[in-house]
Amino acid sequence: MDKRESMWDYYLKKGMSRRSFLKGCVALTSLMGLSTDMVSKVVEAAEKKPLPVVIWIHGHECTGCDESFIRSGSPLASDLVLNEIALEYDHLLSAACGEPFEAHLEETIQKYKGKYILAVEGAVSTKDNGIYCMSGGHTFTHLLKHAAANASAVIAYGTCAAYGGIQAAKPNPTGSSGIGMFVGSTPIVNVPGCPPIPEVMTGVIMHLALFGQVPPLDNEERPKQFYGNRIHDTCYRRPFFDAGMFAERFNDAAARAGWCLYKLGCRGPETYNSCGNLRWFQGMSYPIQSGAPCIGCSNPHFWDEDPLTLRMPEYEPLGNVDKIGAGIAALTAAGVVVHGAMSMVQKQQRDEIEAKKKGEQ
Ligand code: FSX
Ligand code: SF4
Ligand code: F3S
Repeated sequence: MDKRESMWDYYLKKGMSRRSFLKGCVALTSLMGLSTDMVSKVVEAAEKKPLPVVIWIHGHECTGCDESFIRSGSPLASDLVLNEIALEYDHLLSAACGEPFEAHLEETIQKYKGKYILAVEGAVSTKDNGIYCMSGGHTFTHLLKHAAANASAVIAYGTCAAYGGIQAAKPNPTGSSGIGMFVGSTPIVNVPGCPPIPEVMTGVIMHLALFGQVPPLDNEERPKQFYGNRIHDTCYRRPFFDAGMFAERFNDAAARAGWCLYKLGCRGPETYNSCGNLRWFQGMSYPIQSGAPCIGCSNPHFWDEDPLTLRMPEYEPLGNVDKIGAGIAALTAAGVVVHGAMSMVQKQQRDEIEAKKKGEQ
């Protein structure tokens, strides 16, 4: 495939109809959160703008973000990867590996300098000069700085890339952080969530590709279109919250009847994301619909904020992670004392048996 052809060129080459091209443009317009009178602009851009070159790299993370992305519904990730972007390099999805793969990365950076989109998943590890996250013989920090300096824009895909995520949770042994301070002056778009909603990533990539600029952002560099509302604002359980009707236990009759999950630790009231609108797996469901409270996975430091015990009195004796740690330490200490006492008793019994045996001889 000629990597610099437009989306329309690609449709033509594949023998796809003008009708399906226009349908694709309408779907993209809605995904980007643009009004229907912008369809003609999207069509024009999709006819003329070359397919965006994307380099996708991974730092410290669990790869759940890619797992989410490859299940994107509209458009299908396979369509996006094959038809609408030129994915030149991806640590996870590329079949190639080794030196030729790394050489291809450098060739792509040089060939499309200032024109490619850099998608980043995962946190940056900074402790001990970044040796806890290496890629192609270099630290991830080195790779990120180099690739970001030559990109047209950077997308921090996932809470780890945006804020550090689980790697940066206490006690953060690898000194992990979000990628923001390593991208220099290149514009950055944060797409937090652990993992994020795949259609949000698609919308951001296509906005950058078709309009050559970042979408409108809030003060945390998140696209307003997708992070402008709290989970609480679009939650279908909200009428129960307003009426003071709360589930008291997971899967009790009230939880199953759709009552509010606030008392079970729901962080919807302080979490900004589109889960209630877009949902997952092509609109099928999202945590709250499945009976699980929102744990605020798109918030900074959510791993340290103890969401599961936040408003659950029966778990208060355990308290936060530090207290759980202290509790475990206390149990361990108690275990050591008990073990010591048991050992003393066993030793006494052994001595008595030995003495008895000697007396019998
Ligand atoms: Fe983090 Fe993503 Fe959570 Fe995992 O790439 S946001 S741990 S779903 O994989 O980075
Ligand atoms: Fe708000 Fe959570 Fe209750 Fe939904 S379940 S109404 S997000 S507190
Ligand atoms: Fe995350 Fe809450 Fe959505 S946990 S997936 S932001 S409902």
